[in-house]
Parts: sequence; C-alpha cells; structure tokens
Amino acid sequence: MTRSILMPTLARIGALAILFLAVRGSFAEDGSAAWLRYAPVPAAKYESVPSRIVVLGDSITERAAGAELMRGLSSMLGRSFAVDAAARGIPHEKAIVIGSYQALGLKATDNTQLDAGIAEYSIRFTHEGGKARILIAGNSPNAELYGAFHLLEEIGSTQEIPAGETQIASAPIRWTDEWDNLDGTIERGYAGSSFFFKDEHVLTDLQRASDYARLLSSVGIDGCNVNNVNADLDLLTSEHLREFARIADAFRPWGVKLALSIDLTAPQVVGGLPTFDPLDATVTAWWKQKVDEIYSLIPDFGGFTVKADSEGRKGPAQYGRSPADAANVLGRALAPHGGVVLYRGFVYNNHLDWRDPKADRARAGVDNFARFDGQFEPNVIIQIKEGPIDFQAREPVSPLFAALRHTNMALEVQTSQEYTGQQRHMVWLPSMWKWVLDTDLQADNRSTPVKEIVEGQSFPLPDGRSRPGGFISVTNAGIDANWLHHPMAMANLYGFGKLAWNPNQPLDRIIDTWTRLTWGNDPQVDTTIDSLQLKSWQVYEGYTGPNGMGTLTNILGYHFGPGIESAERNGWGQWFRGEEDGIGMDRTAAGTGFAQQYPPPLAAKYDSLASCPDDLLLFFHHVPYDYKLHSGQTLIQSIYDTHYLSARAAGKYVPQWMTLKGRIDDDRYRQVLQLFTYQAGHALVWRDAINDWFHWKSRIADAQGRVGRHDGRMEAENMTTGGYESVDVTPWETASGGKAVVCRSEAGCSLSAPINQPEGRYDVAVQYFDSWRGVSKFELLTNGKSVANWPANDTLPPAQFDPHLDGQTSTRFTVQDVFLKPGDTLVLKGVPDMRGELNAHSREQAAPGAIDPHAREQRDYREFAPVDYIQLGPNGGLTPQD
Ligand code: GCW
Repeated sequence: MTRSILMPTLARIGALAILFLAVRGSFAEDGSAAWLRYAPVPAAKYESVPSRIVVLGDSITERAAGAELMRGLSSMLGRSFAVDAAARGIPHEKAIVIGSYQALGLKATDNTQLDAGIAEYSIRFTHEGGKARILIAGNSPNAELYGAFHLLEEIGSTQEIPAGETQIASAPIRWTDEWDNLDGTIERGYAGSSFFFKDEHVLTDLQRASDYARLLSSVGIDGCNVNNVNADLDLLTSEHLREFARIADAFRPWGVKLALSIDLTAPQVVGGLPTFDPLDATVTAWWKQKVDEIYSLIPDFGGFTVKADSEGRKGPAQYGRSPADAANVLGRALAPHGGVVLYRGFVYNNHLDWRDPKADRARAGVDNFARFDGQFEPNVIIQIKEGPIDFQAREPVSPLFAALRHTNMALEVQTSQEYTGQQRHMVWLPSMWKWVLDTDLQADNRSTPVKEIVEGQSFPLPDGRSRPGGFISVTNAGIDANWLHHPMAMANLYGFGKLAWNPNQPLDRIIDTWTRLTWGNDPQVDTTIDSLQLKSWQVYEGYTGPNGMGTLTNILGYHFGPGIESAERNGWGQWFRGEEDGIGMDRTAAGTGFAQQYPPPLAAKYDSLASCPDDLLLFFHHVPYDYKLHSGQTLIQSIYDTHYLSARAAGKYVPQWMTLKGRIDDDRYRQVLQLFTYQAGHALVWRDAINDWFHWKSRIADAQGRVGRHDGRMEAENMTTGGYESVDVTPWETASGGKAVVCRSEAGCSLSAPINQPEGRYDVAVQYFDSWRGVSKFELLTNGKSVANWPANDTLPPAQFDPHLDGQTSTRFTVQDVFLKPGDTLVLKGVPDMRGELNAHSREQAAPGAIDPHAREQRDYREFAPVDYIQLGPNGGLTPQD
C-alpha cells in the first residue's frame, strides 16, 4: 500500500508551527483511503482559505483535527499549510482556528432537551477586507474533529464553505460492532480476516485499527465494539484486557471509544466462580472488580454489548433471571465510570416447532422484553435489530421500538451485507435504513417514527430530556485493502455514519457526497454512480425474496445464494409457508398475532389485506398464488415480472459502468467491472431459482412465457460429453434443469454441441460452479480453435468454505464476439483441480458464520470443473446477457 501523502505522525506535532509541503503524487487506488482520498479540487475556488491552521486546544484529538486539516487541505488545494498546535489565543491575521466554543468566544446551542454529552460543532467563515477566517468550534474535542472533517468534506465535494453552520449529533450512541473473533476470523465478515486479532492475541501492528478509527470519526462514529457478540469465552482475562488497551490507544486520537462484547458466563469461565447467576453476590462483585480493572487500563472505555439466551449463548434464563437482572448488574458496575450496556434484543428460541401455527420467531422481541420495560438501569440500552427476524432484504420494522416506553433503545443495522449480497452484490443499504427510520409506529396515536424513538425523543426521560439511545452498525471490516471488498460497499458505512449523525439527511445528498469524495467530481461519474447506488436496494430485493418473504438465501449455509426451502420446516423460524394452496406467514390476529404487537393503527394496517402494503404482504398474510395485489397484478405474475426486470437492471450495471472507463482510475474501474459482471450473472441465478420454484409450486404459467423457457441455452447434461458425468444439484432450483456435470478425470473432460443458430457473432456465456478452494480450468473452442480460457478462481462467493454445487457457487463467464455458423461445433473443455491438499483437511470445524459453529463436517474440496449450461446470446448484448 502506498500513501500519497507524507504526514507527520501525531506525536511529532508539537507546539511549534510545522510547515507542511503538499506532495502530489500518483495514488495507488486500492480503496484504502475510502472517502478520505483528498484528491485535488479546483484550487481557485478556495484561494481565500487561509494557509495557517491554529489549534487552540491541546488534547490528542484536537491535535489530530489540526493535522487532518493540514493533510486534507494541502492535498486537495495543492499548497502548503502550517499548523500552530496548542496556540495561546485567536490570532488577528488570516487563519483557520479550531477550538472549543469557549476558547473561540462562541456560544453553543442552548437546548435543555439535549443530553449534555451530545456532540455539537459550528463552522463560521468570514472574509472582511481580504482577511479570511474560518472558525471551527466544538463542545468537545470530538466535536471539533467532526467540524474539521466536515470542512474537508465540503471542499472535497466542491461545495461552498459554510458561512455559518451548526451541526448537532442526533444521539449519544453512534457505534459500529465488529464481529471479530480472537483467532482472527470474522463472523459474517466478507472482506478478509481481522485487523485487530490473530491467534488469540491483539495484533502487534495496529496501524490499520487506527486508520479505521479515523474513517469512523470522519463520519461522526464515536464507538467501536471490536469483538463478536458471540464472544470468546475467555475474553476478559487480564492478559487479554492489557492487549485490548492497545486498541483503545490506537483509537483514542480519533475520539473513538473501545467497547467489548462479553459472554455472561465470564464470572465462571474467567473468574472461576461456581455460578454466573447475575443476582449472586459474588458474581455482582466479580463484575464490579472486572469493570474497575478495565477502566484502570482503558479510562475512556465505552462499555459492554451483550448477547445472551440467544442462538446457543447462555444467559440469565438459566437461573430464572430476566434480561433486566443481567443488564443491571453490568450497568451498575459501569455507571461510576460513565460506561454503558448495550443489551441485545435479539433473543429468540431457535428450536421453534414449525408445525405449530401460533409459533412465530418474529414475536420474540416483544414477548421477551416488553414486560421488563422501565426496569433497566439508566445506562442500559436495548439494542434492537431493524426488523423482527434478521437483516432480510425487506422486513417490517421491529414492533419492540414501540413496545418499550420507559427504556433506552438503539437501532442495530448491518453494513456487513449478510443477507444482502455479502459485498459481492452492490446494495446501498441506507435506502433501506431510511425507510426503517422514517417508519412511523404511531404509538399512542401520535407520530413516533423509529428515528425519533432511538434518538430518545419519542419517549423522553421523566425530566423531559431525551433518553440516551442511538445507532449501531454491524460492519465487519476486514484486511482487504478497501475495508469491505466491494468498492461500492463503503458507501454503506459512510451512509450509516451520516444517518446516525442526522437521520433526516436526504439520501441523494449523502450518496452524492460519498461519490464525489470517493470517485472525484466529474459530473458524469457522479450522476452515473449516484443513480446506480440509489436504485440498488430495490434491484436486489427485486431479484431475491419477493413481497416480504425474506431474502430466501440458503439460511442453513452461508446466507448468500438462493436456497429457498432451507427456511422451511426447521426450528430457525424463518418460515414463509409455501404450500400448494398459497404462500406467506399468517401473522394476523387469526394467525400468530404478531401484527397485534404494533400500536393499533399499524396493527390494523398490517392485519388487513386491504391495507397491508404489497411489499410486506407475505410477511403478514397467507394468500393464494393468484391473489390480486394492490398493483392490480396477480402475486405470481408480479413475482415473475419483478425478477425479470430486476435481473435485467442488475445486468445493466455493467454497460453503465463501462461508460466511465478512463474517467476513473483503472484499478478500481476493473475491480468494480469484475464485481458487476459477477453480480449480473448471479442475479440470473437468483431470478431463475425463484421463478422456477414458484412456477413448480404454484403450477401457474408465466403469462409472458419466459419462465422455464431459455432460448439459446444448452444444458450441460444434454450436451455430448467426453468424460463429464451428470449430477443432481440440491436444491434443484439452483441449477438449470436441476442438474450439472462434473469431471473426475485429472486429464480433463469436454462438452460439445453442434451450432444450429444463424450465422453471426454471439456472446457465449458459460454457467459453472466455482467453489472457494479449487481452481478448475476452462477453455472454449469453436471448430477446434480456442476462443477463450479462464481459471475458476473467484473468491466469489465470499467467505466460502462451501464445496457444494448450488446457488452460492454458481457463476458465469461470458465470451463476447464469437463468430458462429450452422454446422460449427462448440466445445467446452474443463480440467478439474484434484490436488491432494484440497482434501487433506477435509474434516473441519464449521466455517465462521456457519449456523452451528461447533459442527464438524466431512468435506471434499476437490473441484470437478462443474458446468451448469452454456447460453448463446446476441453479440454485444449485456455482459453477461440473459
Ligand atoms: O443473523 C444471525 C447471524 C449470526 C449472528 C446473529 C446475531 C453473531 O447469522 O451469525 O451472530 O445473527 O446477530 O447475533
């Protein structure tokens, strides 16, 4: 990784002015700079920006703010800047001055509603008589730093410098959760391994942890919980704590607090006590002593996140104690130090009886927490996932937000795209989050949108002040240079920070600023990327699970590709009840009664078919396949049409992206092109799997005759083979015709077919399966002449230890401009990867993220050059064509 900018380390910035020379060089665009690239902007527009930066405060964060201004401004404006750190007073000459409101002689907003700790900053820009001055005032060093980042962002996106602007954070909690394990793996992480941990220890080099904190603070995030909520049981040993203190040190300049996820058995596992009953006096004392120990090492420690009595984690239920009992013991231990407890509302029984028509996982949040409303300590916050199930492409918002009136709450969203394409599909999630935040739960027949609930305004404290609450993003950034693997995925983290700071920010403004900072200020680049991102959630939802059914990924595997019925008939409770007579979970009063967990106006809306929105229909109702939607279409025809439309829209990302060639750097251009090409192909896998399954289940034909008919498609199992064997694929809908072919001969195998198409130039798409470990090789030939060859070496789909042929490993390679005429022979050669080492460790612990992490499985990782079908399409059509 090369850095374009030489930056003095913070430690070296003393009280003396340091002259900083801007070094303009070529960027290695590996994405590591994310939206902090500080690429040059038209400097003339900002020539009045003073070259002297005066930092009035002396804290490490204020120094970081000064250094950041120097780094960003010199890089963007191409001239030298100097920093006066820990200056005595406001200078008379031209300067950018950064300091507390008091030091700058300015007044912060006088708002008694606000929690005292809420960050607020103001920027004032004056230029009288040629004497330009920019003041950045904050009510805390963090707030000053946010002000500095905001000024940089305005310049980076070529906006006017604000003459006078004040910004106040929406809520005190704006954190990310990282699901990193001490062994260096990341649960549901799709961008490589941890940059905090390896082999049960904290890494020696924490530069990347510090870089991450800088990114977080640049969008106003001030806390980072660094370890998996499925916490390592020995996390709280003194040895580990001393190591965690180094992460806190790396975060500190950027005003990011370290937090930890804990397992409630720690008093027993780490402390050696006979019990972990939260109400046992020795347990209570242990937690107090442990928390004191943490604060002696990390004075600004943020607090604990707790997952208990959920998905195999032990919890207070074991002793007949409540979540409030457990949370309060921790809360009381943390309170004297200013720490908080984020107790997760994600508590449910994963052994539900699917035969019971009243059983419903969606009910769990309210059923498990509502009765303890008002019993939690003031520093306990219930952390609630946006929907009642689990980060699906679309769910209604969790009714728990309106069921707690005397309890602090935070919203948990997932930037790590577990069910939304795992950073191999572009899905801009702020569109979804905004929809969640704006949903008005209408508690007590008044307006109570989710955003105001988690800001603590809807149900304030008895004295009228807002409750402490906020926003959490499960992010799971990894060691991939660009943090989240897909260059477009960083827009999710950026958007999270922006919405957490101010949930009322318009989406188009958020995405446009991100695009400008990340890709430059070329209008064609910006309009193209903005529009792709803005529609991407709808597109993804459109080719995956329809009408509120859930995403329909394989929930028993990696939650990535289609695996429709994996959700049915098991204890996990993600059922959608697809039967002969119809489909959907009846959650009305006559069904599980989940709809009745909402305040009456919403309960009535969801309960009635007449008013339930089409996009949530199957979440609340069981209806026949030919049910008429509000749109006037039948459900089944709408599913077919939406899947064709959306897969086509995803395919169009490719040609749209290609219009930007030469307008952005080649490295990231190629990376996105490759990912969009993959997504286009995988969207077809989704489209066909869902449509074929619905066709089979409903026995209703597509009115447009597309489903099940694929012109120009040659099934591998029907081609003439040299050595390939036909195999069944499970689930059947994830391969065309339910079958594929595999080659078990080291020398390779071949498939061939005579061409009957009219003479011309074609795109030839080969749909095959690429598992994670092996690298099979393919070659396409016409009349014995090679036209293309490629290795099956995708790390797509991600986090894959999956050797199966299914919707998770199905991918395609498209060869364009192939000349064919009747009588030609098309041949595909496949050479498998049979290396011994692929199978040497086949008896393995389940991969990170597997549903049962303790399971051991016998696996065969050899890759038998598997092929699903070959498709001929019009030349120069979409890449890949449908
Ligand atoms: O959705 C599930 C994930 C688990 C995760 C859990 C949770 C950390 O599949 O991997 O565990 O949610 O949020 O606790």
